[in-house]
Amino acid sequence: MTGAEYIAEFLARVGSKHVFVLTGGACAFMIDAVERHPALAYTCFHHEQSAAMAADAVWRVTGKVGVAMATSGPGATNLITGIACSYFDSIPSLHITGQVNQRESNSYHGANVRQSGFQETKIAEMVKPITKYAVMVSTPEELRSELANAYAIASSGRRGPVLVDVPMDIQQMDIPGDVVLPPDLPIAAEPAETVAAALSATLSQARRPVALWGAGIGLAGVEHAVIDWLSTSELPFVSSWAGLSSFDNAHPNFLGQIGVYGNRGANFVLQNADAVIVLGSRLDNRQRSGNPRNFAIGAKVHVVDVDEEELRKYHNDGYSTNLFDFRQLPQVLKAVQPPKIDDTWRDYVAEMKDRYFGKERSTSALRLNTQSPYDAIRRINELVAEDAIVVADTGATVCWVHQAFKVKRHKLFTAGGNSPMGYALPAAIGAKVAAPGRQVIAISGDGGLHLNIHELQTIKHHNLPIAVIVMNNGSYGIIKQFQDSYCDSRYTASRDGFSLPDFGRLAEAYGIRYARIENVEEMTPDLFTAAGPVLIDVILSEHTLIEPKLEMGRPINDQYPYLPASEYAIGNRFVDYPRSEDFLKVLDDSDPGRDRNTRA
Ligand SMILES: Cc1ncc(C[n+]2csc(CCOP(=O)(O)OP(=O)(O)O)c2C)c(N)n1
Ligand SMILES: [Mg+2]
Repeated sequence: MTGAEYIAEFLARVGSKHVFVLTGGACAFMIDAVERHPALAYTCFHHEQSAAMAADAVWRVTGKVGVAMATSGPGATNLITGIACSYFDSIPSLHITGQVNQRESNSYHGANVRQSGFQETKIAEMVKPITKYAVMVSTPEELRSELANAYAIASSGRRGPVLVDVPMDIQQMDIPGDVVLPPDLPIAAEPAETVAAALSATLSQARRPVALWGAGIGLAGVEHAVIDWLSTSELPFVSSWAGLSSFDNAHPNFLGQIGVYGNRGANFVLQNADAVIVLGSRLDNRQRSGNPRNFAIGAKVHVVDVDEEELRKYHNDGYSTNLFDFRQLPQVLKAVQPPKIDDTWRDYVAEMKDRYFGKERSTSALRLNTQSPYDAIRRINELVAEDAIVVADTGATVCWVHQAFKVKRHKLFTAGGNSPMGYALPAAIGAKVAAPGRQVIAISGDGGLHLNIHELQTIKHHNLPIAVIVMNNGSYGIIKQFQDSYCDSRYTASRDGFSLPDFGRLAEAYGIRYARIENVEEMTPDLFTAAGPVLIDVILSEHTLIEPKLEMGRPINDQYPYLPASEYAIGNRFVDYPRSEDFLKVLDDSDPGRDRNTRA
C-alpha cells in the first residue's frame, strides 16, 4: 500500500465516506487513492476554503469527522478560513494537505531560504494557532502514528480541527504494517459528585435562577438529559446561538437567545437573575457584551465547561466554575438539588416571555414600507421540513435568522465564532452530501454569498436540491448599521465603493432556478421541495435594521431601539441597571429610534 492508499484506507476505517477536495500536483495521488477506494467518494469545490467549510458542516449534521484535502502552497493556505470556523466552534475536522517532496524542500538544503520546492509553504506551522494539532509527517511510520493521533485529538475533549501535511514522497512510499486506529484519549475533568454538589450549592442560595444552554450540551449529545432536568426542576432557560439547535425551541421554560442581538425578554431575565447556571457556553462577547462587568450583575454565575482555559478567563469575574466532561452530565443532573424558585420570579419570567418571545419585528421595514426580514425568516420556518438543515451566513442576515427562526427538530447552524462571509453555501453543500435525505437551506446576505459564489456551480454540477436564500439589501447591512451608530451614517465600503450583480441573471448563468420575492407570501412550498437547486432572492430595503441590537457600552438588557423608561423599569424589576444622565439626555434629544438610518 502506498502512503496515498494508506490515507484512503485510514479514512474508510474511521468511517469517513466523503472527502472534499480541490486538486493540485501535491495532492493528486491522495485524491486518486480516495477515488479508487470503494468506501469513499470525493466532491470537488471551486475554492479550498469551501472544501474546509463543507468538512466543518459534516460533523455538525452527522457527528462524523469531515475531511478536506488540498494541495501545497495556495491550496493549503486557502483552507485557513474554513479551519478557523471549526476551531472557534469546537468542531472536529481533518485537513490533509500535500507537501512538496522532501528532497526538494528547504530543510533539505540546510539553509533558511523562503522557499525551495515549488508552492512549498509551511502550512503546519501556519495553522498551529487555529488547530488542536498540526504536523508534517516525514516517514511512513510517522504517517501511520500521526494520522491516528491527529484524528484522536480532533475528536476528544473540546473538539477541533487538525491538519496533517504529507510530502509527495511519503504519499508514494510503501507503507508497511496495518492501519493504526485512533486511540481513546482521557479527558481531564472533576468527578461528577463534585460538580453536582457545587451546582446544588449555587442553586440552594438562589430564588431567581436561570440556566444558559450552550453549544457544549449538543456537542456532547446530552440534550435529552438536560431537557428532562430543566423540565423537572422547572428552571427557566435561555440559550446561546450555538445552543439553540439542540432542543425544541417551543419548550415552555425556554425564553429565547441572549446577547447583543438577543431577545429582549431573555436578556431581561438573565440580567435580573440571582443565579445563572451556564452549561457548555464560552460566554463570548456577543453574549456578555464587550463589557463583561455589565453581565448578570445581581447573580452568582456558575459555569461548567470542558475547557480549562475557558474557565480560567473568569478569574477576575468571581464566577464559580467546574471543569467537566459533558458526556457525564446526565449523572450530575440526577444528583443536583432542585432550586426553590420565588413565585414573583415565575410570574416575571412568564410575563417577559409573553411580552417578547417570538415577537421580533422590524420597525425599520414598517417605517420604510418594505418587507420585514423577520417575516421572511418566519415564513421560511413555516415552509421548510421540521428536520431541515438550515445554514446561516453572516452579517445582519445571521442575526435575523437566529432572532426569528424557531427550531423544532431542525439543525440550525452557522460558523458563529469565525463568522466568515461565504460560509453558508459551501457548508450547505457539505451538509447535503453528508445527509442527502434531509432538506437543506442556505441563508446568506447578498454580500456574503459572493465570497463563495462559485460554489453555485458545485450545486448545479451535482443538481443538489439546496435552496439558497439571499437576504438582498443591496449592501453590507450590518456594517451600515454600525456606521449609523458610529460613523455618522457614512456608508464607506459597505454600500459605497462597490456593487452587487443582479441575482436573477447570475442564477441564469449557472442554470439555477430563480425566484424573486418582494412579499413573503410569494415564497411558496414548492420552492423548498424542488428536485434541483433554487436561488430565492428576498428583496429588502438597504436600510433594514437588526432589531434589537446592542450598542457599545450598554448592558445587554438595554438594546436599540431603546425602550421607554417605563418598559425598561418593568424589565429590570429585580436588579437596577441605571441609565446615565448623559445617555438619557441623548435619548431625549435625538430619539435615535426614529431618526437614523434613513440617509439615502
Ligand atoms: C471574510 C469576511 N470579510 C469581512 C467580514 C466583515 N463583515 C461581516 S458582515 C459583513 C457584511 C455582510 O453583508 P451581507 O452578507 O450582505 O449581509 P447583511 O449584513 O447585508 O445582511 C462584513 C463585510 C466577514 N465577516 N468575513
Ligand atoms: Mg446584504
